[in-house]
This record gives sequence, structure tokens and C-alpha cells, in this order.
Amino acid sequence: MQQLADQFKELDFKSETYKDAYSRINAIVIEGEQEAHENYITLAQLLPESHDELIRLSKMESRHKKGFEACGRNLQVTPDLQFAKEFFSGLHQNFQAAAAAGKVVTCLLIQSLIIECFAIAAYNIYIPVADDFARKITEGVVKDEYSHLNFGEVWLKEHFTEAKAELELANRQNLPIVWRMLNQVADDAQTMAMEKDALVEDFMIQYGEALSNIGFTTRDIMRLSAYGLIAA
Ligand code: PL3
Ligand code: FE2
Ligand code: FE2
Repeated sequence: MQQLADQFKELDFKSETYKDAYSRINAIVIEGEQEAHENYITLAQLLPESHDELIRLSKMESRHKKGFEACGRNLQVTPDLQFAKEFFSGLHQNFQAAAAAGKVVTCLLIQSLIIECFAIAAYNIYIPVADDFARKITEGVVKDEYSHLNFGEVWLKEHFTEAKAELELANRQNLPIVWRMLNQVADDAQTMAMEKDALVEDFMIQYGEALSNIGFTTRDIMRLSAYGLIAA
């Protein structure tokens, strides 16, 4: 804790070290918001009964993207968008394949559970160590992300019986990708005073709670979480 406090005091948002890390993390967040925007448009096509609501969510995602672009400009950082595209390619490909096959349950697991929980964990850990400008933006964004997570939870809870087997498979295919992504950002996150352990913990809490709200038992959740660690 003291170590964290010391590190926080020393954070220099204008240093080359901070800005270098920010060029990748900021790009990841911009790309993540862009992916989310596109994914909700695709989901709107797959779920005509929720079309208007999903289009509303997709518009919120483009606003988030604009907000984070402003955060980068504010620190005079150029986001490394090429890096970010590669960072998201695993989840991107799996979402595209699921959408093409009409697998709406898998699409919802990837976007509304995994990506939203990843975003919520990252933003929660970032807020206390962000610069003032980015903190205000991120505080507004994270509130929206909880409502996006809620959309997925409610839909999947209503269709739990039919969705259960597909959710288990999609979890097994996509959770290992999240761990790889986390490992890839760990060093840059550390430079920005965000601890990898804290990110993992917050992600698992959000994701576990979501699975519980949908209808999985504690025993199921343990098993689903462990799958993520092994099968790649
Ligand atoms: C969903 O609405 C948006 C998806 C964004 C995904 C963000 C993942 C971020 C992981 C990087 C960890 C450090 C975050 C720093 C926050 C600015
Ligand atoms: Fe978002
Ligand atoms: Fe979102």
C-alpha cells in the first residue's frame, strides 16, 4: 500500500515513460470502444426485438471512444492503433465468426460479459491514478459500462436454459484470450500505476457476479473460471 502511494506521488503524466505506456493503453481503450460500437450494431441485427436499445448502446460506445481520444490529445500522446488492433484480434475474430453463424449467445458473452467486465475492471483501477481530465471522462464512461453488462445479464438470464451449453463453450474459447491480453498490457499498466493483480481481481469479481446473475451456481462459476486458465 505504501509502495502504491509512493508510486502514485511520482506519477508524471508528462514524462516520456508515462506517455509511451499511454500510447498503447489509450489506443487499446479507443479500439475497444470502437469494437464495442460495431459489436452492438451487429447484435442489433441479430436481436430485432432489442434493436433500438442496442443501437442506443452502440452510440454510447462511440461517445466513449471520442472521450478517450480527447484524453490522449490532452496528454499530447499519439495512440498506437495498429498495436491495439492486434491486441483485440482474437476476440474480434471470435465475435465475427459467431455473428456469421448466428450464435447470439456467444456474441453476447464476448461483448456484454467479457469485454464489458474487462472495461469495468480497467476503468475502476484507472480512475484513482488517472490525470484529472481523464478521471472525469472515465468516471462517466464506467457508469455506462455497467448498464451494458446489465443488458447481457438480463438477456442471458431470460434464455439461460437454452443458452447454458453455448455459454460454457464460448467461455472456454474466450476467457484464455482475456488472460493473454492482460499479460500483454501488464507492464504498461504498471507504468501507469495500475497493478496487474488488481485488474485480474476486479475482472474476476465482475465476471463471476455476472455469471451468478445469469443463473450459474457457485460451483459452475469456479469451473468456468478455471477453464479460462487452462485451455487456450
Ligand atoms: C466497452 O464498452 C469498451 C471496451 C474497452 C476495453 C478496454 C480494455 C482495457 C484493458 C487495458 C488495461 C488498462 C486500462 C486503462 C484504462 C484507461
Ligand atoms: Fe464503452
Ligand atoms: Fe460498453
